[in-house]
Amino acid sequence: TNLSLFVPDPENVNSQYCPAKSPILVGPLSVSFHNPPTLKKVQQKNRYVKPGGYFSPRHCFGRYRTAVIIPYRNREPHLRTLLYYLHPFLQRQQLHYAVFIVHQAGNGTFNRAKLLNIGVREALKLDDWDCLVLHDVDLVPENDYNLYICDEEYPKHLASAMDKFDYSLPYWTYFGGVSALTPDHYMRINGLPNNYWGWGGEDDDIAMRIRLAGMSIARTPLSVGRYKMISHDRDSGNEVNSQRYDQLSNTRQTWREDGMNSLDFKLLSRTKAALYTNITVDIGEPP
Ligand code: UDH
Ligand code: NGS
Repeated sequence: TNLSLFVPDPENVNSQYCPAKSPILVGPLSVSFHNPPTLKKVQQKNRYVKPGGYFSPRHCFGRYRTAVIIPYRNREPHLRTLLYYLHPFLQRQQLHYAVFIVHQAGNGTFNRAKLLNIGVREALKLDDWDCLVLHDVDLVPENDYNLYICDEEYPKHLASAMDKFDYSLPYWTYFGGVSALTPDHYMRINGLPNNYWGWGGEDDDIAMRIRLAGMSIARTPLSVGRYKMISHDRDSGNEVNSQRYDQLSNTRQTWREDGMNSLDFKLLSRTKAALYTNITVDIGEPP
């Protein structure tokens, strides 16, 4: 959207853009994971969220259009907890947004990056998003100054300070957890790799793609990019990917052929739940 050409209608407050900085942010948040709320409770607390998990501010025109995309399987209590905190968080940021769950069907090996590629492809069919936020289900933001909008220039790492890393970065190129790319950034790196099956390395591959495409990583300051992780055991079906180091050493050769331009999957269903759009897919098995 080109704001310099925007003509407001003085008669209609709904036609005026929301302020560049939302006046209703609260800053540091306290989050607790003791009793995961029911979906019904989350719904009751978020009555302006529309089916499919869509929201637009009511009294102004949202400046930014953000799709939150969550790779998902078998983490019901985490999902409820995340939605409980995330919906109010995004509404206070006065975003036009929607939440997409990309659900891997079956018990095969999990593939986080491929699910995210699918989420991006499907989300872009539904709206003209300015920003794609790639979001693990078990990370809850602890400060709403951490805006879920994109940096125009570079892909942005939002989860810069996670509690499990003592609120600092584990290493400089870390790009895991939560990140924000414009559709343009996403296509410039040919999306994410489709061939990292199981745990680990895919986030480092993304960081490398960003580099190889001539970009850098932008990052939320550590004081604001704070997240609490809902602790959990390793999931069955997401065992450590023993090929990840080999794969990473080949990214330079593979990234242009493996990604959005080679994405292949079966869409099993796309449904609007009360608090999110559910995209269930068959992504196949590792070769
Ligand atoms: N995910 C699922 N279901 C799965 C596996 C992964 O939904 O079965 C998604 C979910 O969004 C999750 C993300 O993929 O947040 C990343 O996977 P992860 O949470 O397993 O990765 P993480 O590095 O944990 O957080 C790895 C296991 C650590 C075990 C430590 C035991 N104390
Ligand atoms: C690196 C992994 C990343 C992972 C990060 C943090 O070693 O995928 O640790 O892991 N890279 C490789 O394995 C090549 S964590 O502490 O969250 O389990 O995100």
